[in-house]
Amino acid sequence: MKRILTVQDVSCVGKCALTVALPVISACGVETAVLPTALLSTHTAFRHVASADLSDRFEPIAEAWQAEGVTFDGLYTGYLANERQIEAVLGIKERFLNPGAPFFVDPVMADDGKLYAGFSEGFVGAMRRLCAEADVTVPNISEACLLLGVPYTHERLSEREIGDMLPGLTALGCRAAFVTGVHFDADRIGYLGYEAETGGRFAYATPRYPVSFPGTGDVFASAAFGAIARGLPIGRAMPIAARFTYRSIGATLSETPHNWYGVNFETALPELIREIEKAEKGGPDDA
Ligand code: PXL
Repeated sequence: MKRILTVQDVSCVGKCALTVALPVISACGVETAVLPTALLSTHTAFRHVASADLSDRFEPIAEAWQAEGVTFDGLYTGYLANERQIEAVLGIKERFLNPGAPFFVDPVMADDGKLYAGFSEGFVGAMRRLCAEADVTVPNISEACLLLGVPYTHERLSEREIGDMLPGLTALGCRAAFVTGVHFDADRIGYLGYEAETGGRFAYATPRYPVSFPGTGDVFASAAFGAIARGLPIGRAMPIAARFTYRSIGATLSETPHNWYGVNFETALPELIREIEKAEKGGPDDA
């Protein structure tokens, strides 16, 4: 069985980061090792948050792994707490990631044009360096603007405008970039992607619910990485992850009253696995 490492926070309540990545990637049939970046009582959309930064634990953990001869068949980073952690992740990649294994970076740092609390321009610069090493990066529109150093104007950039940004993102150094949260029209939301080596373009959308929930970026990224770690090419993995996210939101809304703090991805896991297995057998995409 493949063993991957994911580096993100533990938000004890609230369904995001590791409490999404662990169950989703494990359900994909991939052993999921974790390096927690911070421990929070809930994610930051709650009003009362008790948090502890775990940066100081990185090096002792890495040294113990090194002594044990641990290696990983994939690396996926999400919410990192500070620049120091970004630099540490670059070292962890060098020390523990098996040659040729996928490195997937979700540059979690902003939404609606605003950097998350506690992040600075220095953090953005460090995130650029992390993305430069990635095989795949999946910024939302706010994060794509920050990575490119262009002003954020609004969320509803056209397909043409986002398509024009993609080669700039891969020019940072990553092999492929997918911008998420793209409004294709009033009723559809999805992603646009670009692979530098082949010049291949990707576009995919699902119907859009008129609500947004915290953690959906993590649901998408975790499923995409789970499918990639299983060996699917990005062109097959990404649409499966988009449908998983869409179904997770649908499952949340079909419950009354429904959560405001996260999506019911648990209900959508069986269909995710069915789709991955079907793709592995060479079946057509369900789009
Ligand atoms: O979903 C990204 C994320 C991860 N971790 C924490 C967050 C967020 C988004 O707000 O607050 C702690």
